[in-house]
Amino acid sequence: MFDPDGPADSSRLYGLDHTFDEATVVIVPVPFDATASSRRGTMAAPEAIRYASAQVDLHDLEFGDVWRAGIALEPLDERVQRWNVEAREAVDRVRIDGSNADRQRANAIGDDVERYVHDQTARILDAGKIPAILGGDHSVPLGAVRAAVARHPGLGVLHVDAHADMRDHYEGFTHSHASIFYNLVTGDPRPATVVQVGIRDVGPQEWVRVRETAGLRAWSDPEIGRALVNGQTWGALVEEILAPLPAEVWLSVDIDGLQPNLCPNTGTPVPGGLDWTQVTHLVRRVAESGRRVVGFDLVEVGPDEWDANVGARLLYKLCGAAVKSRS
Ligand SMILES: [Mn+2]
Repeated sequence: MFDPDGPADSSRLYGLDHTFDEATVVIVPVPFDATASSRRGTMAAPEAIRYASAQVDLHDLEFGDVWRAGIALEPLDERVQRWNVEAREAVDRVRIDGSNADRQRANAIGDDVERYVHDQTARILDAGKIPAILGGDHSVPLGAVRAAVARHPGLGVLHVDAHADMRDHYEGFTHSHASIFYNLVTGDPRPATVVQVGIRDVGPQEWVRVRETAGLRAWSDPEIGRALVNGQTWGALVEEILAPLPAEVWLSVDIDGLQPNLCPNTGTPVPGGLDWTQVTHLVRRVAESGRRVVGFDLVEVGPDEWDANVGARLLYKLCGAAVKSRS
């Protein structure tokens, strides 16, 4: 019999053995990191997080016995693993010789990943459950948010990240990790509202686009830092940050939105960012504010032991917030 206080079986996420039907939260691992521009490796995050999750004690002091709601980790899909190998090769060849055929190949695989993630998310939502996409790089959740918006028109997105991810393409790759929010806010269906938090590394054109995009509010790291330095509390700031978000919300968390000591081996680490107390308070307030968490993603977690440890704990908090938002 499962003992929540006993040692966990590291072959299962948090040692749990919930089936799809028993779970409230269904996590889809997407080991894809081909478009990472700085450092690859986040494809290994789902496995590393599953292994590290054995260390997470199951009574969360903010969200309680989250595990009781049921958390299921879907199996790794061989198609995604194959797409990642092929896309990595295509991207590498583009970087060497600018090959157009390889760029088209990489973009076509990006379409495949989007369709796969979309269909997985749709299946979970249509079963009345909470989908969670576990990357991989930040190109991965595009199809998930689109599937959620299609079913929940007016959906808002709360996006934690060091980067705005608002480039129209990056290195010629339409599905780049640096383009996901551009693709989201210019595509169809698109979220009504996007609130970004922790932004601190943007291109000149990209920042213009961020400020000119209707329905998008970016809280940069310097803006947050200035408010805190001038005596505003994080608690008050979070209420301001959440204010524009509608009743239904998707949480998109790029781990590099946190301070790099919490994600030293993420694809693109940047100094600054949210600390642990800040991010958990933010996530908890979404759930406590009466909003409903339709689904969420966690991306860009590095494959190393500490990165995976933090990732597993943040994933449990996100499950907790999503479950709480339903009760
Ligand atoms: Mn990102």
